[in-house]
Amino acid sequence: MEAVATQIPRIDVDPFSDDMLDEPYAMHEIVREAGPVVFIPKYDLHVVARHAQVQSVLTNWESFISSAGVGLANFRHEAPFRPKSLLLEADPPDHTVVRTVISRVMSPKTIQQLRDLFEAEAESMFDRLLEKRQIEGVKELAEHFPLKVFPDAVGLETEGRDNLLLYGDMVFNALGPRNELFEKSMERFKPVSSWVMDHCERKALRPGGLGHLIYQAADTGEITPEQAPMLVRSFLSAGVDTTINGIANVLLTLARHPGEYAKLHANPALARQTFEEGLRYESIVQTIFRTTSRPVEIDGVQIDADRKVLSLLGAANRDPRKWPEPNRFNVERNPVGHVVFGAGIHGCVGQIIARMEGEIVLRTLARKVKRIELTARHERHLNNSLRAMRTLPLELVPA
Ligand code: PQS
Repeated sequence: MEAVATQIPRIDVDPFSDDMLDEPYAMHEIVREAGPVVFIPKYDLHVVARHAQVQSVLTNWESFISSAGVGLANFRHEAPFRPKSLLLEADPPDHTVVRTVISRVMSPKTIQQLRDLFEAEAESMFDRLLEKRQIEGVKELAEHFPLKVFPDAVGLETEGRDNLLLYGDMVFNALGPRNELFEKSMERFKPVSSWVMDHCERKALRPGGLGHLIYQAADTGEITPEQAPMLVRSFLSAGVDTTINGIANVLLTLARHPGEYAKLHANPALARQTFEEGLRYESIVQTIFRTTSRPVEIDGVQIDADRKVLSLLGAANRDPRKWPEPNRFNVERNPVGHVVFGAGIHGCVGQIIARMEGEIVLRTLARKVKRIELTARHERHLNNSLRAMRTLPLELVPA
């Protein structure tokens, strides 16, 4: 008898349409429940949305490679939208060398040394915000904090930091299709692109900062002098928009769940876990792609070589096979195992600093603020791969 290939469910959906980006969860459920692998004809794309399959795609780096890009574009057939990242868009052995360097620069030991500075900034920020009570939570809180502490840590001057927002928006849009969102963000970014590259140079970086530590790895010959500015670029690409929207989303979620906020307020030691549960509940990074290096099989489904595979991280983080009551935001849940930071050799190298930022913001909030209320509807900022926010009108009620 002839072997019959397992039928792949085909779903006519555009995960990058405005409607889906604004409210993806119904689509996530359809894709996740249709099968372990689903095919989206519009983009000629295989998709995994269950936790187990997402985990296995992300950890099997030999079959699911990154060097052909981790967005929809296949760099074997299309030019990259910018010179490739040495970290994100690379495979071993090239990846291994630079990952070793940046892992050391972002190690728990280095990052711990920043903790007091981050705490002092959170302290003074909330004191200022509490005098106003009515705040615009995106600009004044979610953007303010990471745009201060992270570029400070990297060693960047203060002037012009808003350019990083235009850069991040473009980088994360570029992981999706070449739609209007991408084109517009590219237009907005172009005038500041030279600012970004100039600030990756050694002379733009304060001695002792994270950027300078990268250059020291070039001094010892561990990486080449040409690689150093490209690794600093990775800080500027991936370190700002991500944490901003992680904080913005968890603030929105807490404002919508006053009972959960009350638990955090009563016990600020829940801050770290609350941030983690917030990441699971609203995955800041929604989508990431790989490319098959060879024919592969996922749960009986055959995928040819050189095909794009999309992991729906936000769907995996609400997979009922993994999480009881997945659509419930519960600060007492143990959310360990969510995939918002990816998994495997490309798992987020900045996750220690991202978690520290989130923890410190939420712990300071919990101590100083009795209630957090939404005073008008929030507005989302649509991005092809980030779950982002434009405005978040909040009232902070002092403790
Ligand atoms: C870079 C590294 C990581 C870089 C998707 C992409 C990224 C999270 C989700 C990201 C972007 C850029 N992070 O090395 O430039």
